[in-house]
Amino acid sequence: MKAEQGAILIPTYEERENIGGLIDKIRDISQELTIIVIDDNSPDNTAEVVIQKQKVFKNLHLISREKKLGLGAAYIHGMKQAISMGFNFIITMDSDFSHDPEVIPDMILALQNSDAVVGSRYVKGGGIKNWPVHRKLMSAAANLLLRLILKTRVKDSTSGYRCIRTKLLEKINYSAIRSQGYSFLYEMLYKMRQAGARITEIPIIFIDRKFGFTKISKTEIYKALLSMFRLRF
Ligand SMILES: Nc1nc2c(ncn2[C@@H]2O[C@H](COP(=O)(O)OP(=O)(O)OP(=O)(O)O)[C@@H](O)[C@H]2O)c(=O)[nH]1
Ligand SMILES: [Mg+2]
Repeated sequence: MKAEQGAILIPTYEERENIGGLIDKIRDISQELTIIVIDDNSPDNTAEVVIQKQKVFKNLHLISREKKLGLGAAYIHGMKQAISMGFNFIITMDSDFSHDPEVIPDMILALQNSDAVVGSRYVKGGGIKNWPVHRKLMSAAANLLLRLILKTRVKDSTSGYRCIRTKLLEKINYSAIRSQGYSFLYEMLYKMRQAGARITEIPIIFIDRKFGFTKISKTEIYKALLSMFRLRF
């Protein structure tokens, strides 16, 4: 039987210090998986690093967008591309080493019995390294609220580290999602549940970024709260 083909989608905005090393690390783990970087014309010229890596590695694609258009829109762009290229599944991950590529083989394994796999900080064996207490509390509280209100039956609804079958993507109207950042992530999950998807969580240790800065603004957190109620009521 032909092995399933997957693409890793990595959105970047000003990640010059991270993206090259991340591509190297992913390639140490797998030469087969295609990598699609979605860059929003980063002023630090992140794209240039990817172009240099394309000379070394095959199956590495770069989508360049004209300006910062948000994390959700970047994912939508990458998903459309992966579907049009005929991949069986996608993996989404942050470009700042918060999502350890070592987990990728476990994710693909878990996908054998599911439609989507979520890398979760809140299941046994999962956790967060180097976050200040207030951020841990915010994230835990947000996820508790999301579970109660959206009934996604997932402990980590805001984790961006996921593996999803493209068949499932085609079933949900993902490209209609207008919210960005954290809200995009749980709106996807909500839609997947509504479509009857089998979703598995596997533990991840989320590591705070060492280089670069946060791209998701504080207002995103309040917007995210509002869109949770919009979805539910
Ligand atoms: N293409 C694109 N990528 C984005 C955009 N906003 C965020 N990203 C990327 O999305 C991923 C997650 O953003 P982060 O800034 O790391 O968000 P975060 O993990 O909540 O914040 P930190 O803990 O500070 O890292 C990173 O790879 C970013 O480079 C955007 O508007 N466009
Ligand atoms: Mg980050």
